[in-house]
Amino acid sequence: MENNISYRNDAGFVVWAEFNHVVQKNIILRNNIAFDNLDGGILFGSWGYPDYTGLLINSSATGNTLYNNNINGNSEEQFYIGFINDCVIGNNIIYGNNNGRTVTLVGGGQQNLTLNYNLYFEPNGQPTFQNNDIDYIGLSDFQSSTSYESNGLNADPQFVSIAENPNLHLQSTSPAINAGNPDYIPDNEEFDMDGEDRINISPIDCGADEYYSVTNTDSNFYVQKFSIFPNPTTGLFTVEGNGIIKTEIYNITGKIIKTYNINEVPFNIDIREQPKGIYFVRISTNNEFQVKKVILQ
Ligand SMILES: [Ca+2]
Ligand SMILES: [Ca+2]
Repeated sequence: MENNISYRNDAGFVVWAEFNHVVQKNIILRNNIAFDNLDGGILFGSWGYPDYTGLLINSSATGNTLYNNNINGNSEEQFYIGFINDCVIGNNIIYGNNNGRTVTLVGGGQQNLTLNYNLYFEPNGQPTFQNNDIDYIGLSDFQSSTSYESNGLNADPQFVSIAENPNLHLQSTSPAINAGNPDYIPDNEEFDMDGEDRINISPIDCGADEYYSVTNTDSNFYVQKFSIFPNPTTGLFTVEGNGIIKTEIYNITGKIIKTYNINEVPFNIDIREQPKGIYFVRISTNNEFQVKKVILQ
């Protein structure tokens, strides 16, 4: 799961091993944004392996930005870490709101967890942690009492705006810039929240935004700026929006089947010759992109 935005839902992102005795593996959760959700921003693992739930193994949560989740206080924390083996949680920004804890590590749940290089912030006080049912107030208390977060940070990540409809890009002075794990190597197909290369200046930045001085950080990235109609389609459809310079059509396996370098809008796309099914339309402007799903029937 990557490059998603979850807001005003229950939980932001849930990577969960639901069924007792069942092991889930190889899940990657990266470069996502969760804000203003009612429940926690990320729930990762499960709560009662083996008898009540399953186990999550060989999985990771990296480069995600969490801001102001658990707004109803339904959850006990912003980030829930349950029963997991051989997992990596790093390079994330976890910005709370003092509703409950910042992070909970469920007692006895983690084996071989790498929890490091995350940036924590609570606007009215220190981040709080629970590990093995012991509470820690402040990152330094957590660092000195556990094996986790030796390179973690407690600092305001300096988002561009935290007003209503926040802009969760980093400002140029953000301590999240170059604060991630220096050994992190992005996949070829991995991008930050703007579709930019995941590493600008090494190391990687914490959170879903890699900072670039030339990015238009005014962009209200999660607003749906482009429309496609009709959808579902019989093969002819229209793309509309401002500032479009490129539109690419991908099939379900991720292969590009058509590219349009067209800047007059609206314009028409024709995939009538393609087999019926699901397609993805990636619409780019100079500084951002959105991907939309189209059903060809
Ligand atoms: Ca960087
Ligand atoms: Ca960026």
